[in-house]
Amino acid sequence: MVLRIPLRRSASFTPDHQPLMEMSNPTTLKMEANVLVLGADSVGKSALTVRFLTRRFIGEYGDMEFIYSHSLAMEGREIHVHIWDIPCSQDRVDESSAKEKRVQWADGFILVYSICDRASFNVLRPKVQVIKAAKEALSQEKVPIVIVGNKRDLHHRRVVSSEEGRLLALSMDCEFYEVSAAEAYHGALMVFQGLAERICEAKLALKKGTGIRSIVKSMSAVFARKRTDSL
Ligand SMILES: Nc1nc2c(ncn2[C@@H]2O[C@H](COP(=O)(O)OP(=O)(O)OP(=O)(O)O)[C@@H](O)[C@H]2O)c(=O)[nH]1
Ligand SMILES: [Mg+2]
Repeated sequence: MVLRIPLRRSASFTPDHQPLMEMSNPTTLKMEANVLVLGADSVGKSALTVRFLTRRFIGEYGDMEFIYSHSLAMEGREIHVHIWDIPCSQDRVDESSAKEKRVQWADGFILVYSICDRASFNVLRPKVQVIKAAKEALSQEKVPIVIVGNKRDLHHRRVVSSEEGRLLALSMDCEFYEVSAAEAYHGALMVFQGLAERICEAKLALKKGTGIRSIVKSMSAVFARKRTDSL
């Protein structure tokens, strides 16, 4: 398989890589967004990712692990999206520390199931619970998660209704899309672009919160000092 896009294998990747934000000029805000794509075997994780990156559907994707990097320009922002596409077979055998590292690396998650495979749908609720427990324990912010029902083109083989997908997402406070990586680019774009946007909002909210918290902290320190001076 040859993909003529800037791809890199995860071999050279350091999971300790820290997300950062920087202002290159007053009008463009540069941000990083790390996205982890998870889901059961053969649900179309790679197909969805490659569709977003290349606009193409190439049919077979193998079972390699990839980190892809891609830039998005949106509303005065330049978002560098790093996408970690992990085959289910590897996710299953990895040690829990490796899984934990991946979850901590990610700023947002895409959880894919196939509308033709009920078991792939059933595994998502516990996955969301694990992610939320790991991420929201460290931060007050809601972790951006998108649930994606793929293979919408196979409607004659459908076993999970759109309503079930929507209800799961609603009950877990996630976004929801139903798409066909095989048939269209637009769905993949909506999934990745929407998630990148939400990651940026979450990071900016966190930054703002931290800013306000540090002002409150320094003001409290000043008042505490004044109180001790006057004793
Ligand atoms: N009909 C149809 N087939 C799809 C769609 N998306 C993926 N496929 C097919 O489903 C199979 C699995 O797709 P992959 O993208 O390799 O699935 P994956 O989730 O990455 O699988 P692993 O990496 O092994 O966990 C391939 O044969 C794809 O061509 C879709 O939207 N519609
Ligand atoms: Mg794959």
